[in-house]
Amino acid sequence: MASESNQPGSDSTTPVNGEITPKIALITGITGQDGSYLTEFLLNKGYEVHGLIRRSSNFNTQRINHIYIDPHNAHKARMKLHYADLSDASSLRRWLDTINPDEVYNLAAQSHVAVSFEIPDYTADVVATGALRLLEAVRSHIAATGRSHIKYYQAGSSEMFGSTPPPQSETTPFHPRSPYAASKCAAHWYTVNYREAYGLYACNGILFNHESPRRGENFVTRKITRAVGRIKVGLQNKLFLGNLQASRDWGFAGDYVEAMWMMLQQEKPDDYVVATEESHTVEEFLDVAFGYVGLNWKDHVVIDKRYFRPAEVDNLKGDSSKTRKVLGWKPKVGFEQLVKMMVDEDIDLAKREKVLVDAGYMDAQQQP
Ligand code: NDP
Ligand code: GDR
Repeated sequence: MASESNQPGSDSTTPVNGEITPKIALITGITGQDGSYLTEFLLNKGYEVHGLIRRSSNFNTQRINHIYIDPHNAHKARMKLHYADLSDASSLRRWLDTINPDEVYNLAAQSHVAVSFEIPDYTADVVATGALRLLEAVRSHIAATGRSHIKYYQAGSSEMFGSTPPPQSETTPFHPRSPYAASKCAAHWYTVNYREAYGLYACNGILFNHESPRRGENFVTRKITRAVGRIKVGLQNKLFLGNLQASRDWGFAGDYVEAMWMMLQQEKPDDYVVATEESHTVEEFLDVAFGYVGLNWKDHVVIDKRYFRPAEVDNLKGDSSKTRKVLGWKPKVGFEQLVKMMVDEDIDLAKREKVLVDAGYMDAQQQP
């Protein structure tokens, strides 16, 4: 909950009664891959972090359980969770008014490109209109409270470039190829518009693919490294994939959340591309992942048409020179290091699964 010293108009870094009050961040999508890394990053910087989570019939907080402290331990808990949803405008405004954040990071999304073809209306509602709802909640919160120092980050995507050839920079035209990408373009322009129309400090981070051991298991990188682990310990033999020729600029999520924060520490708001500037095909990812543990992917991968998309994005490779120059950001983890980090973690996970399978507590077909 908001502290007394974080009331409207106060500067959250100003000492109050001799104490420095922490900056307050509000994160949507805190339970996702990026939300978990960003939360760790901000807690390390001394922030109080509030995350909006949506109601689910199962617990959806696995990625942040390791940093969760029971709120009954109020003086120790610096990460706090609240129920809200990007489809529910009233919940967004209510939590803004209650929390009085200094920085708002909008990471929530139906973020799977292939799934967006299956559920296009929902994807547009959450990804595009959801961003608009949050921007409008921030604008009206400022109008009501005068807290004009509040800063907003919008999670944009290299998918917005779609079929425009690489290298892609902040000035490259968008040509989205999915309902997800078209919705991210709308969210991008809503953010620019709120900056121009209302003077909101609002930034678009145009992030290229970033992965980690916390990546969702139905994105291609994690699907591959999970399979490598399970094949290695004998729990699986085949891996069904779609287009292996697509090229992506893959970085490490832990590096990318730092760039999000850096964007909000500048004098003026702007839009930034975040990328490694190196591109690899899915096939190259397979080579490194399987080769690392002495396997040949050709013995295991089966092409399944169901994983091809109605429209594909063939080639993404970022030009992040502006970000490197203005923010001083650059990636620390390279492609091979990233793949090996993911394989190492997924081999450990597969070994734990194997113990459960051997003890009869889990079916080998079942994935946790
Ligand atoms: P994830 O899919 O891992 O996480 C998405 C988050 O959004 C989850 O916390 C999810 O909750 C939440 N969410 C989904 N729908 C709603 C909703 N209706 N209301 C509130 N919360 C919701 O994505 P990433 O962490 O990988 O990505 C973060 C953001 O960055 C996304 O917007 C994504 O589109 C964008 N992006 C990601 C890139 C990447 O390579 N990872 C690259 C460029 C952009 P739950 O846990 O309950 O599902
Ligand atoms: P992407 O990531 O669409 O780039 O979106 P994904 O890992 O889903 O696909 C990358 C490429 O791999 C090909 N592919 C497969 N993809 C999946 N998911 N499953 C498969 O079996 C498979 N076989 C081949 C795809 O066709 C594609 O070309 C991610 C998400 O995080 C978005 O939210 C984010 O905005 C972009 O990255 C940047």
